[in-house]
Amino acid sequence: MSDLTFRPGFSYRFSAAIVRRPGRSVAGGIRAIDRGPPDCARFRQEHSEYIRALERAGVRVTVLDALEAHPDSVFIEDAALCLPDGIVLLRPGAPSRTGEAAALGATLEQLGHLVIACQADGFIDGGDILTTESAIFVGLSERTDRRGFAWLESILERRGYPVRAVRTPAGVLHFKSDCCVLDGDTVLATYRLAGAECFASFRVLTVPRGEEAAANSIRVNDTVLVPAGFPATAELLAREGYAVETLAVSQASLLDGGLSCMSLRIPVAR
Ligand code: CIR
Repeated sequence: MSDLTFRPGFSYRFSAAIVRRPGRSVAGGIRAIDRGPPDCARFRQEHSEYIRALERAGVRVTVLDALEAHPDSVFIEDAALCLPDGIVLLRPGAPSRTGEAAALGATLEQLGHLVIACQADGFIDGGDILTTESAIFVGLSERTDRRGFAWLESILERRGYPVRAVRTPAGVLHFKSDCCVLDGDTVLATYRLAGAECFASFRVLTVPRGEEAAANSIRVNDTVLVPAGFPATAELLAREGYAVETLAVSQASLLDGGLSCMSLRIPVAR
């Protein structure tokens, strides 16, 4: 096992993050249900607040320019997986998102990151990958298939990371739409995942019914960023002793996106 693998805090202690500004084309982003297009100006404003919150949590943020050719590229998490020893380019499963990883890879290399290129012949979205302290879980979904999983598994196992295929619940876009890591042995999950076998060795806090979208929160160092509008979840986390900060994601959520999707978070080096 690599000496960088699975140090305590590896899954929620971050030194840096990379985000991508939403472009004008974001109005044409993919959505399961059309509740109208997001408003670009409002999206940018919420995105700027998101950057500030990451910075307040102690993370150095690199902001990349919008990619107008890819309306969903603000959801940068789907194109790559950050490890302490490099950034793995993925292969997003939606046709309009093909090309996002290649564009990102070129930029990351210019910025001096070690990039592990994708040679998968299947598909895999970062939103389906949950990094915990004991294993990396990959949710098989409409966007992540067995071939994509097998490819990532070979890359991760070579580097000493235990990896397991799990199931993204039916009708849910990504595995992490429904769960997040809160600390080394605690996850927050919707009722759909709370009893999942993969979480058997974790303490699971269940998102109150009706607030399922709040499962897409992110712990960043000592703060848990929670989407605004889910008071019962924010209260539950505060009661459990977490420092909670709420953030508006009204425009990202029109495209089925949330807090985790909008950044690549780089684990703290030792
Ligand atoms: C998509 O359907 O690909 C985008 N509209 C939303 C992606 C959200 N990403 C994520 O949950 N990791």
